[in-house]
Amino acid sequence: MTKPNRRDMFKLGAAAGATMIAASARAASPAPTAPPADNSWSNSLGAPVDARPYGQPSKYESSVVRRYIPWLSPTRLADASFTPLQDQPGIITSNGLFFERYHSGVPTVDPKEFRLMVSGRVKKPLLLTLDQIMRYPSVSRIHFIECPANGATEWPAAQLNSLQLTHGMIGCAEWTGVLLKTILDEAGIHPDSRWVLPTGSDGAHMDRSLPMVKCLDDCILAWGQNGEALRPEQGYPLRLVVPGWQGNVNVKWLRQLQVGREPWITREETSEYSELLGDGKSLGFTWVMDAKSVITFPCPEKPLTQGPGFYEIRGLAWSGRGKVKYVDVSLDGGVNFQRAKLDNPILDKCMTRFTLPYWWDGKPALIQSRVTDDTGYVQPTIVQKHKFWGHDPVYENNSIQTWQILASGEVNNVQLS
Ligand SMILES: Nc1nc2c(c(=O)[nH]1)N[C@H]1C(S)=C(S)[C@@H](COP(=O)(O)O)O[C@H]1N2
Ligand SMILES: [Mo]
Repeated sequence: MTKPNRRDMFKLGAAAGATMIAASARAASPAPTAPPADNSWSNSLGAPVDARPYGQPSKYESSVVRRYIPWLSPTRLADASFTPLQDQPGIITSNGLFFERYHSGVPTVDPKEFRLMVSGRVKKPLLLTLDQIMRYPSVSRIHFIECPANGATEWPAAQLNSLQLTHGMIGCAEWTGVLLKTILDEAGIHPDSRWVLPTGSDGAHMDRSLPMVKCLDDCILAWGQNGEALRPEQGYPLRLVVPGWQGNVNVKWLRQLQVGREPWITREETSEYSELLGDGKSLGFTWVMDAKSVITFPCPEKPLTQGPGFYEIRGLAWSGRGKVKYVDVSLDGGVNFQRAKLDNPILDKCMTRFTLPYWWDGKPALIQSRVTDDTGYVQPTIVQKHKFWGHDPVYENNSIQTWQILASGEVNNVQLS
């Protein structure tokens, strides 16, 4: 099929020749001769600045909100909310929409009373105020944070007909703070100090053992998030950002960094965040988030509502190992793939946006995206994942997502076996 030229974008029918399909209403309507009529907002003064000391989205965007799954946490205290990826235009997740995951609710931490203790196998233990931490040389970097339970409900079978609820336990933000290495250097680590245990000050006291090599590499003690202070949900006033690694090691409401020789094997590392495999063995310390991608348009929340013709397939890809190298998109359930266009910036351990022009013929289709990262890792199918992990794990579902487009334009979450 020859691709229609730009003027005919919405008129697939004419270009498709034999497979004639009615041109969309938009293409059929007569050429406009005058601009749209004035609406009420054109004939009156708009709202003054003092109406909104802190800006809010348009009231017409009120459906763009975080959502949660009531049966996941009946008490609502050890809970998670999901980012509406279907409404995220680019790679940055807005602060008010950034997914939340916590084990005991969001604490209200007073920054004046905040202290960070650095202790254990260090030459000079530290007790730092927030102001003191902010005096050190700083960095600002864009990284995603993804909970490894993202997609957990989809392990046994396609279950939730929603992009937000199957993929929304991820967010991507610009994090500003001081490198963890800077603070560890200040405390002076002993040569045999190979592990760090960050602990949160919330009721859950979340703690995870982190190998020193990662701590000295790219971890950030962050106080800034997308142009403002961290949100309470994200760990105000200070969180650890561990780029590319499981969300749970990104300890929020930070209060202590212990330095030691061995991992601590905390409760979080035995009852949580280890995975019972098909052979009965338990797998722990699976830190890195493997490469993953998903088509964000169309998706169950965003069907093809304007009939056959041109659409742009849009999506997001990321890898905890490095950069996105390329994304391939299939329109036939994974038989054939074509390379999508990647939008800049393409950053390390960061979301990358991809697009592909799509002339929909109005017939049912199975669309997928598959990312390859710069280490050569290729996003696997759910069938490949099931072979190693079995059918009932919780974590690490980075499988290729299939969306089924129906002739009506509706989109469903399906799994191909
Ligand atoms: N102190 C503390 N830090 C925490 C948690 C917590 O319950 N307490 N939850 C972790 C989990 S499981 C995840 S996935 C990430 C989620 O980060 P977010 O809420 O900023 O999206 O925070 C992590 N850091
Ligand atoms: Mo998590």
